[in-house]
Amino acid sequence: MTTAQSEALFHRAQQSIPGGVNSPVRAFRAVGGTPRFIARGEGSHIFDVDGNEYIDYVCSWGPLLLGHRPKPVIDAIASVLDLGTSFGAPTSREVELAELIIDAVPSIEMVRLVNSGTEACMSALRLARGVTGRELTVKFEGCYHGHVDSLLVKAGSGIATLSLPDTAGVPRCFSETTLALPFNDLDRVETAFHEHGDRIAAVIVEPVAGNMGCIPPQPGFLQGLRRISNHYGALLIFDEVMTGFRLSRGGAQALYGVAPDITTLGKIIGGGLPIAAYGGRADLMKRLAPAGPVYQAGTLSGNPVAVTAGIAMLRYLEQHPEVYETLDKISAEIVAGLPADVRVNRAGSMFTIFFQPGPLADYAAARRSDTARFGRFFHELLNRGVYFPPSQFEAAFVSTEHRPDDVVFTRKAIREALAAASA
Ligand code: KE4
Repeated sequence: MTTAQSEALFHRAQQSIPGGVNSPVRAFRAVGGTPRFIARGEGSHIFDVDGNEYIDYVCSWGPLLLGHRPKPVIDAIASVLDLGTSFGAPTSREVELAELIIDAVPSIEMVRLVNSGTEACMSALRLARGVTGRELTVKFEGCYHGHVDSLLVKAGSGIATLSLPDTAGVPRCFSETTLALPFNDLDRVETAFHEHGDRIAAVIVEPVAGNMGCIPPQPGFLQGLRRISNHYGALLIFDEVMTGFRLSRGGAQALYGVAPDITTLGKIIGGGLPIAAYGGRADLMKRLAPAGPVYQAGTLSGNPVAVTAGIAMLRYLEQHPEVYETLDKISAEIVAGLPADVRVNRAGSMFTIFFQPGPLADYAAARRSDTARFGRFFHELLNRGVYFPPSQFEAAFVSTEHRPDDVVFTRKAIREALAAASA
């Protein structure tokens, strides 16, 4: 497999773009080697600039539930290109997408469209603070909600202490508005609320974590967050940027039967174009400008071309509810029967193969994985034409376009790569 073109492009890119990429995980730093520069995608496959073909399990980090270039989305985009690309004024299609989201996610009565998951999470937190008049946030270690200043934190040393910055550039006064707790640990949530309850505006959580690898909630965890938030008058925010419309049309909240106050969405709702959203109870959302005092804005929010892609995506899912059973079967087949020295965590069409025997229910446990062996595994797979996420702490995604021959090919490659990585 030659990677000469990717290597040359990566060298060139590093002269003009920090790290040569527009998002750090793409640089392969966690696994080493040269990131593949992708020329095109088709169905479940991507093709790099050297002509190498891969079965794609990154799927643009989640948006491509229907694979690359799904006909309904591509046709919809093509049909609007001669109408204009952006107006900075309301359009009927934004209303249509809002109504599709509200129809699919029962806890959402009103929704605001934005351009990224980061923006959705940042804005949801500001709304929660504005509505409650409180300043603190509870988040969970290993959960990622975009590069929101106050959420790029690591847990403080004490059992309920305020957090420390986890990146350069975030002032202590920002990180100290956040409590970072272990995922799946309700006792720690109770303690934090016992200490700070009247100052906590919101709890924000990935209802099924995907950003420390895939880690589902343990029984009762989400229900406990709902109970505790209610008791102390804090808002519960489900960050469903990854799980929304992936785990079901109603997201993880529909599967687990827990209704948050605010939900953030992204990825799939844009059909591969930059659309995200946050929504919730109407009484909360009406506190947003221009209806209310909490300001949030965006030049390209509800962009008509991106919204058109999102409408096509959500309409397809509305008309084909069977896709979720199909997706579940595909991902189950791919990871069935792996050896006991690796641990598979799976939730529907997202999964992670952890390089440890497990079980694992939080970030501290996930970090005990053998990341060096994961790196070798990743490259053994890549050299066999299977493109997994380039980090142990990410989730792999399947699409409706991952066909039976992709599954057979991938299962064989995984077994060979596991053996080679163990040598
Ligand atoms: P964006 O700002 O990247 O659109 O969304 C941030 C975000 C928020 N919430 C959740 C649950 C997310 O998974 C994300 C972004 N996910 C990562 C993948 N782990 C995006 C990949 C990247 O950063 O390049």
